[in-house]
Amino acid sequence: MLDQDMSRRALLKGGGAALAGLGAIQVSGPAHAFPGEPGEEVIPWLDQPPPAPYPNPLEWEKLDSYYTPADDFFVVSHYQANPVANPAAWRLGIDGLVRWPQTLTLDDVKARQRREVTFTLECSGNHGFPFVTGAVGNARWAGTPLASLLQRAGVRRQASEVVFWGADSGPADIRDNVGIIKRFPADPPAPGPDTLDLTITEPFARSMSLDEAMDEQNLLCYEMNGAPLPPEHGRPLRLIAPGWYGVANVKWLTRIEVTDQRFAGRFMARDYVTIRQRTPDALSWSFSTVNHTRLKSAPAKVTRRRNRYSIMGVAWGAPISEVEVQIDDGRWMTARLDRQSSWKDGGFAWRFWTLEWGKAAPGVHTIRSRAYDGDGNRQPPPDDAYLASRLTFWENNGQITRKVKLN
Ligand SMILES: Nc1nc2c(c(=O)[nH]1)N[C@H]1C(S)=C(S)[C@@H](COP(=O)(O)O)O[C@H]1N2
Ligand SMILES: [Mo]
Repeated sequence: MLDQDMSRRALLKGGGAALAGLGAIQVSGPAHAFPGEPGEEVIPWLDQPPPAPYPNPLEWEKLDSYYTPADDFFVVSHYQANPVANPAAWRLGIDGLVRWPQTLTLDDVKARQRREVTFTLECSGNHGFPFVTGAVGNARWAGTPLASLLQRAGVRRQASEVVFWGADSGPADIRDNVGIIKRFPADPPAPGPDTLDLTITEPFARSMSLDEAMDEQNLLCYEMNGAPLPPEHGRPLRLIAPGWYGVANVKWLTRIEVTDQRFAGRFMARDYVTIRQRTPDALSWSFSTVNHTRLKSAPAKVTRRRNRYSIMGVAWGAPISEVEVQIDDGRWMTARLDRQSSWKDGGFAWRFWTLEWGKAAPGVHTIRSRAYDGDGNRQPPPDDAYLASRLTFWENNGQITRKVKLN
């Protein structure tokens, strides 16, 4: 049977043989949620982002596949690109406040219950920096539920937190901490109080509360789109935490540590921290670690066919109930949500949408979209007070405006 996640692009890459078989096959999944029609032409956006500093940014105008092929899926790796060079030697430890600490091989993990989730992974920096606009993709992830493994390890009563450690690590400059008391023996003697700084090697790690970790959605994932997890996406095992921003989805997992302490490593407490000014007098601030995904949408591309224009886009971050589109300063119009792309998606996957624009006047136009979730929440406008109060660029789910020029 035709693999459901085979994109039109993958089919085209695969050449005529794959295409020839298509007509006879009933495609039951959302494989062709964004069908390109014959004679359809994509109008490139006028506002092109600067080059992305990470591999495989989503190229919005080329988006045609509900499942993002692994080879085209954005990669954000803060340290090494492939820290588990030999998956056969890899082990997963489960330790800390557990009665029965575990050491598991990949086969041990695979022998357990297998489950799949379709989840749109987005870096919380997406649409924060001007050069990060393609750090989002959708995949079918398969693995084993985390909760039952934790249960089997016998979580102790006093446990409150679960830390997920990656195999990758890098230098961390500990400067902004006057409490430093310890230096390595090899370090030169501290010249004085002005140079209280220390560099350590810190592994990538993120944590969740025990309650959050026990969410039945969380998977220890070894497959992406039906194939083994590629090295750059966390081979052999990563956490997939549906509904959380990318950073929570720890790649190259080596250790799951159950503790009774809040964990305040770099990616919880220094990086990926949203800092907000809560009152105009600048005396009240909030500091929160990047958390769950937020309701969001974006126009993906404008196409022309026989002199009629369509706008296609995507919405994600929450279960989507509606998407509206505004052209120039016109009234907001309801887009058609692609039904197929919600198929079995469980609410963690993006939805494609289309708005028939029809005949349009030549010249430059702006296009903006906004999504609604099932609770009636609306994606905030770019000048939203909450968004504007942030000092940091993380977790920006403000409405996105793009520009096209029509001839
Ligand atoms: N071990 C480890 N896990 C990690 C990261 C990392 O640098 N190391 N990056 C995180 C961030 S910030 C994001 S956005 C996602 C990106 O996942 P991807 O590279 O598979 O798209 O992985 C997360 N998991
Ligand atoms: Mo990220």
